[in-house]
Amino acid sequence: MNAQKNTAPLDRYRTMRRIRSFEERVGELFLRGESAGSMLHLSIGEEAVVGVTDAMGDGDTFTTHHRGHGVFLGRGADPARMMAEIGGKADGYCRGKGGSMHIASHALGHLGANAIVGGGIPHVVGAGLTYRNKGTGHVSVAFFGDGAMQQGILYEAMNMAALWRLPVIFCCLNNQYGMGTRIDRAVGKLAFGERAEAFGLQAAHADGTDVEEVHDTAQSLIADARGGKPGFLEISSFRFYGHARMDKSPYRTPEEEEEGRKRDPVLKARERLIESGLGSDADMERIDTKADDEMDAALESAVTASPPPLDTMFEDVFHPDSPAPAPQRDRLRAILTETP
Ligand SMILES: Cc1ncc(C[n+]2csc(CCOP(=O)(O)OP(=O)(O)O)c2C)c(N)n1
Ligand SMILES: [Mg+2]
Repeated sequence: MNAQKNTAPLDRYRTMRRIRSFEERVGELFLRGESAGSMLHLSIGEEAVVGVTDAMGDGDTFTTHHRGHGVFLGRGADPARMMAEIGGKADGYCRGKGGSMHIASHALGHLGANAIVGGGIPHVVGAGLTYRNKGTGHVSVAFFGDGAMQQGILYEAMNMAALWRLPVIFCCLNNQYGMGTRIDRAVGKLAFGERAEAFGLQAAHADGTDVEEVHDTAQSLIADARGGKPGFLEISSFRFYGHARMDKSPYRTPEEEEEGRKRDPVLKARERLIESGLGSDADMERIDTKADDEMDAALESAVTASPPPLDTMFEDVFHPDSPAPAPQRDRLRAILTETP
């Protein structure tokens, strides 16, 4: 029992450190011109979400917003396959056709990232309804940003979850910004939890610099959700960098960024582990080096991997019973039959 308690914080540190390292390298993939999409959103500063992903169980499902790499890694994603996906390569989770903002894996319970703000929220209500009706005991968690708190779909979903007592958690990753707009310029009332309570949900807040606080809070909410008491969890953090990889945050002062980056969940977890004697400096160095090596390898394998063959362009994109639209299909046929 004790051994389990002692290793879990170290495991969470390891996962957070792997996320940090992944995000740094995927940012490099983008700058090297090797990423398939035109946008890339890094979750650096938001790694304490591992407190939630660690509190979820086998078979539980989730959806993410456009900044969901950390969540997926927290649920056991293979970083090489993620990097390949973001690089548009055939080895990726969606054969390179989803990219960062539409990555999914049913095997790992990832019901899909979604580029539409709030777009992934209703899916967990559908999943939760299935779990309740079939009595599977599973939970589905929607991860989204503070921007989605202003989307109507969230409130339709909250109402249904509360009304039908679904095993669902709404998890708001409040990083203080929606693109270039600071939250206090976008929201009249910042007490998000009170909104959730108004719909009949159980609400909680956790400090996003403290992965153990996030974990304890999430564990209790998820246990209640499994019993038919859906919940809302807000995790406060600071978005360390721009909205997307190319955004240099001209709307923030250097002082604000410097202060904000002091709210570092990875550093805080590291210091705590050392202070409490759960790991030595050397242990931490080993974890850090291993994470960096793993992500260096993921980056290089994504760069050298092959893209999907051109003639599979429409596979996995359109339902087999509804063929690709004629103009695109004919253009592809012309390209494939062209002799150079
Ligand atoms: C419905 C909709 N409106 C606007 C956009 C453009 N957009 C993309 S990300 C974003 C900000 C989202 O902020 P937040 O939800 O806080 O997530 P964060 O980027 O901070 O993680 C906006 C407005 C969109 N993708 N979808
Ligand atoms: Mg935000």
